[in-house]
Amino acid sequence: MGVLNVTPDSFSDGGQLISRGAILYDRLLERASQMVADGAAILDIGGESTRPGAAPVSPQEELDRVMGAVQLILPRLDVILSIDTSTPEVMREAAQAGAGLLNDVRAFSRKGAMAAAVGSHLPISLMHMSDEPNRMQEQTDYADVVIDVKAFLEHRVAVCREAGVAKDQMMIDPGFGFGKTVSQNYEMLRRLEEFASLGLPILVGVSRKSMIGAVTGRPSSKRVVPSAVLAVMAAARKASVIRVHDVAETADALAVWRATEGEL
Ligand code: 9MG
Repeated sequence: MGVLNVTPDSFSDGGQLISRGAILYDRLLERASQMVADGAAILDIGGESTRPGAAPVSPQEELDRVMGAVQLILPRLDVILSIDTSTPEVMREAAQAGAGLLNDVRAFSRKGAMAAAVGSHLPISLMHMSDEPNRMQEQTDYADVVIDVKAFLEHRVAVCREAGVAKDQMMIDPGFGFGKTVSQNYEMLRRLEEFASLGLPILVGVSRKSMIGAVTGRPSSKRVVPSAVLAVMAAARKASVIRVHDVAETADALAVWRATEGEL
């Protein structure tokens, strides 16, 4: 899954695809095409940054950004579009336009989001986040981070099923970097296979995150190699979908790992 942030302020790549409020369509299509050529099966389009301190975006602004990207990419590229949003209007319109997946870092907890997800009939990804982005790093007090995050996800899966989402339409995501300390993030990755007992595909997003900066001391633009290493470790521990900024490098890393596993 390649990351396409149509935002001015995302933590790693904000502002590259938008300038003075306007989408840079040529650059966006070029980036999307390159990610698909490099091996991305899914592109994750986001119109609102989840970075702590990011400027709030109105639903209309988010809608304009996301729909601009969806309408540009869908007719031109053979790829599944995932929509990174917590906003019901964006879920509804993107689904109508042909999006293939809803990725909500708030696990469809905003008012109206669950109904929009059910009405879309799309597959959905449920992520754990301990609190809203501005406060989440104050909420890292877990008895056992894996057991607690798993319990949260199990509960949200039950809520979704109750609301009418079929089990085979759901994915879970532990939410690396969303209200976890550095050591909790690495513990979740080390014990990732424990999440598999929920019986759902696991999505992992560790690309260029601060858990890498904390260990390497590198800025986000220099975290490509360790991101690819963590992607391989996640795949080896049963992740099905890996959300990345650097598709080519990750695809190469996964290819040599698969060859090592006998998949030549
Ligand atoms: C939008 N977004 C940023 N980081 C993410 C992650 O780790 N997982 C998912 N599902 N979405 C993310």
